[in-house]
Amino acid sequence: MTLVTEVRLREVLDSRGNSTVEADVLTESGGFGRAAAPSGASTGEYEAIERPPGEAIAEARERAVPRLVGEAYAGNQREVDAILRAADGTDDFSEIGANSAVAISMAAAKAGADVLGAPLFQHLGGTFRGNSFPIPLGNVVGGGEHAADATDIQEFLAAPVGAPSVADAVFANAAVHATVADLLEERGEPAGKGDEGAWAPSIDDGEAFEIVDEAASIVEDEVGFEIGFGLDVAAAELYDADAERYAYESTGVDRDTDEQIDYVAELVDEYDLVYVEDPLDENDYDAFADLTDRVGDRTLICGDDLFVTNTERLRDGIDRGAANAILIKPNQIGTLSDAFDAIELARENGYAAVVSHRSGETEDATIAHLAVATDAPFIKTGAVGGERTAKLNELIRIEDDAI
Ligand code: 2PG
Ligand code: MG
Repeated sequence: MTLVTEVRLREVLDSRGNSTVEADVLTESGGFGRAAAPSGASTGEYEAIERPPGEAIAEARERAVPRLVGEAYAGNQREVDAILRAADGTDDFSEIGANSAVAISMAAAKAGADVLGAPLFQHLGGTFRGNSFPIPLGNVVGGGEHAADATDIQEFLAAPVGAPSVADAVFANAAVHATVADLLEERGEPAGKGDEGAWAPSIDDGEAFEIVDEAASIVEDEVGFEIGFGLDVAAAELYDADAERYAYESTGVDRDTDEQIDYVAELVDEYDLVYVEDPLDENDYDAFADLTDRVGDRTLICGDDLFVTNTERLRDGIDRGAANAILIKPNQIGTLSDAFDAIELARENGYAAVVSHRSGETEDATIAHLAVATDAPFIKTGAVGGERTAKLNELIRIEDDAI
């Protein structure tokens, strides 16, 4: 019933106004799935390769589509993804592009779910999930590669850890986002928005900490549950490998690796950070391990650019005690099966697996289902903006059993 009869590929718009790959997968019994590839700006050095969408589509049409049509079953995700890998023939999807691969992989999963008449999260394995839900990390202030002339730290994240429901958490993040705008206005700091909808004022990190901390406490008092605070430092973007220093342009401060570890460890305690992503360079497992040793008992140290959803890199990290969490982005590795393998390996080793969007997104909501299916403790998918609310509202619908 889920035999693939057609795979259509096209270019569609993403949230940055760039083109990206969208795939439709059709099956024998009328099943249909559609998915689009997201795209990063602060991409990790070891991510699978995103090719220009036109080229990725041409290569996938030539190499992968003929191997799928009439051959693969959309309900058999491992088979679809193995065919994508074999059709590409490289480790990093540099032939058909990880953008074509991930769009087809996710579209096949949706077609498989469609034939079953099941919500995607159930098809992906979420049948036995309990009452827990992924807590959305809401990007409320940001800079780095996502906005010019803003904070050095890429993302200041609201983390409504005490929320009684996903809907409460989603609305709390939106309220923190709105409160940040009020506080910025009071301080006479005008701000546009960065790529993920976070405010991107031209302030330094110290001021951003004060504002987000205050906004989270104001909203915490209003809603009556705990709202924590997290960061994506995206430190690989700050690190100058020749100088071996982390350069913070907005303050003119730079730090060597030991100073960077001290700085982040102090931030963890000062702001009770519940989540810290990429606090150190993507090649520095040892420094990650030092920091995890110091603060890993009270916060999540999450590898994004460090692990790039790759089981080999994760295995190295586990061996060296580099972190206690991994960020899962299916397009960093190319297929849903590979993303599941990374989640599984993380689980077996006591690492939290946090599911994430990219800075360039579409209305595709696959990651909301992936986070629910895998019982992720957190999902990072912004606070406001259509391509972000597509995922947040889908989480609300899943909780409401309205899918
Ligand atoms: C990150 C992501 C998403 P990008 O660094 O975690 O927030 O950004 O997609 O630009 O890599
Ligand atoms: Mg990151």
